[in-house]
Amino acid sequence: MIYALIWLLSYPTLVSALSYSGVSYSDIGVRIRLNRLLRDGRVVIFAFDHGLEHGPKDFVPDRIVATNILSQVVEAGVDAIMLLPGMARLTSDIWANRASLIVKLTGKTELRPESTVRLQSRLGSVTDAVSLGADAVAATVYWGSEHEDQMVENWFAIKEEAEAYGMPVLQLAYPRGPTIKNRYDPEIVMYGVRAAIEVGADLIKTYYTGSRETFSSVVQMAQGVPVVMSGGAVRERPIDFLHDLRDVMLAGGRGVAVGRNVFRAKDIKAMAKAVMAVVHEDLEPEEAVKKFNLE
Ligand code: FBP
Repeated sequence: MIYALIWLLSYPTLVSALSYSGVSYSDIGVRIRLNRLLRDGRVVIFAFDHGLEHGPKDFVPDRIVATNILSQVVEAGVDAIMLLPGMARLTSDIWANRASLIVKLTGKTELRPESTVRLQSRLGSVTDAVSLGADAVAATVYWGSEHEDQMVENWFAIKEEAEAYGMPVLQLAYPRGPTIKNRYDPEIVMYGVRAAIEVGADLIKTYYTGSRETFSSVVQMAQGVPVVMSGGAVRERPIDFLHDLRDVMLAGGRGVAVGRNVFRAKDIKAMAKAVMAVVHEDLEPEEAVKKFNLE
């Protein structure tokens, strides 16, 4: 009887302790940082790793000075910027305390020989990202690449370090390889997304599949892990890009990680604001174009 009484009195404490069992310190960190990134469940990430991935061709004629571009997108209010560690160090005055930082820890140049174009190198550590004040790290996996093994090994090394810090890992899940004829094929994109969740991605960036219907299958394939659209090559007109983005949002996507369609726009700040409005305010592309005077 007395034991039953003691058990009853300690029950609330037991219950609260039990509700935390199975949740590691790391889980809490990941959750807090993800919530910071996706404050309303959606996110606009300005991706700016092109200096390494594409080289100068993306920055002519007047887009060479990175701080000019970053100031404009930060002023437009983007939620996060994704940078390589070196650029994050050089530009902290611009983004610190104004936008979340995602440090991308893999990359490749276009100067590589053909045999390794579908491979990315490690460019830094999760410790570097923590030192820089990041809310997440990112890594690319080219699913289907002839170097898939090495990319997956890199992924797991990053994932393991990130676990130790409670740091979410964004995967750029890009299907690319000798057997892949069309990397935007919905089934191929779905495969990449599924692979990304199978290896523990906390957030996924992938290609737009060309329609709301197909992208909604991509989102479903992610089993609740947030999926954002990868910006891609510059569309002919801003409205074309905003239409794709609107479809992604209606399909259950959680936003976008965009680079060129913003930093090569005629008015960088206005385009970044339009992207924010489509993602966070459900603004129709036509209205966004009008509101921000985009041609
Ligand atoms: P964009 O919006 O410019 O496509 O940027 C997204 C991104 O994934 C970058 O993070 C990356 O550098 C680039 O695209 C990869 O481009 P590519 O498709 O040529 O490999």
